[in-house]
Amino acid sequence: MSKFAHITDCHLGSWRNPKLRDLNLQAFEESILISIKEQVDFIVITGDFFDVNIPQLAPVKKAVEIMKNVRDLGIPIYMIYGSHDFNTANISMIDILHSAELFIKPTEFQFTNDSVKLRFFVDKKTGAKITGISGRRVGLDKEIYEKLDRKELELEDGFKIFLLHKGIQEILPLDIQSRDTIPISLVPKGFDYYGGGHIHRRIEKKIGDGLIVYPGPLFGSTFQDLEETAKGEKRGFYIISFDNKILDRKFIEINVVKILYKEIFSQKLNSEKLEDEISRKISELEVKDKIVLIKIKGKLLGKRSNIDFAKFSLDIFKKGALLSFINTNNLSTDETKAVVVHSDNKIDIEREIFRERIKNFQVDSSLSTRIKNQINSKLIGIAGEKISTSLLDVLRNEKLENENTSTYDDRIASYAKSVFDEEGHFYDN
Ligand SMILES: [Mn+2]
Repeated sequence: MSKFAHITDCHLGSWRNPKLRDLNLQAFEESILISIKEQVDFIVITGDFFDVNIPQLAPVKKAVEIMKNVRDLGIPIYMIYGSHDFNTANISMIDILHSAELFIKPTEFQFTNDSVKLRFFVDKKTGAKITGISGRRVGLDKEIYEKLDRKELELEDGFKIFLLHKGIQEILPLDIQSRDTIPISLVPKGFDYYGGGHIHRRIEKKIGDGLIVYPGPLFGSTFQDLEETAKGEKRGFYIISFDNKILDRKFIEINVVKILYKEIFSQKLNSEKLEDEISRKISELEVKDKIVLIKIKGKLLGKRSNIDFAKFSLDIFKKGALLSFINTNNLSTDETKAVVVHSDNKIDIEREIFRERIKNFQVDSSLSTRIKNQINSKLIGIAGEKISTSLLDVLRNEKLENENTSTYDDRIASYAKSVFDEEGHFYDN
């Protein structure tokens, strides 16, 4: 019997808050230590290993140490890239780790006459045949799936593993359907194991005679992830046993910290009453050593600035919480006007704001028809939302330690340019 571990969406380097950043790294380290203890023959990682393509160096150092240890023990890591890991026009940190042979990237493909041929990587020790497709930031991988020579992959014999960083429409629960998915018809059939990344929720399902598993993130990279964890979503990874078929699957929970989530609803309270309500709710909470997430929803009569939310955060901290965050994105006041959004997580809010703003965008009528057409096809509607969110992602890259301003400016400008390179240039001749 052989065994492998399936880990995904580590998002190493994510979180501005150092404690959260460390907890995230700790979750990764634990998953690897358990995999070693369980004597797995190899490890697969299905993307979003890093949170951004050029992460801070401290988490990179830690990741390299852990991976080197795994390599020295003779355990290969097969890793595909996720939408967060890389940037097609530039070298990313993950490429450097790949150059150092810290992992194997089983995603080699060949474009021939409009068809894409994928190569299998055979794991020496177990004979497992592994292949996969990396995820891309703007979903250009869909084209690869559409042109994929599935027949050839299906005809291959042996124990086969397919790695993907993408949601599959028919498999996702309804509440997390997104545009960035593919139909199951584009996925080659007949594999024993489909290892999924990108979806921050745990899913396992039968697919033909095989099994598809999305382990979900080890810790999470957004407050939405932490909120779901607090509400009972378990985080961790899988250990799969197999010979020529899958024999067993085991979910290993990784629980590096307790998270508490509390909603406080303001039904047209004035600031004094809401403050009382928040104090009362906080006094009831058992917060010791936990991450505490408070979401304040509803309507406030008066100004938001009348309430010192930071003080409440400090109160929670003083009661022994590890960290505390108060989210008032869903608290509306009469001051709140302009764009109305209904989502309550950062990514959807950004997308909705772009959508609303783009609706009101007017193309300058003095421009040439050609440019106007390009703007209409690339900057309006869904295409416009995509390009805006990709550019915003670029602007999220912070200056690195020891990076000087002009290098930083050049780096950001070149990332921004690559967004346009991927999604289309604007020409006027
Ligand atoms: Mn992810």
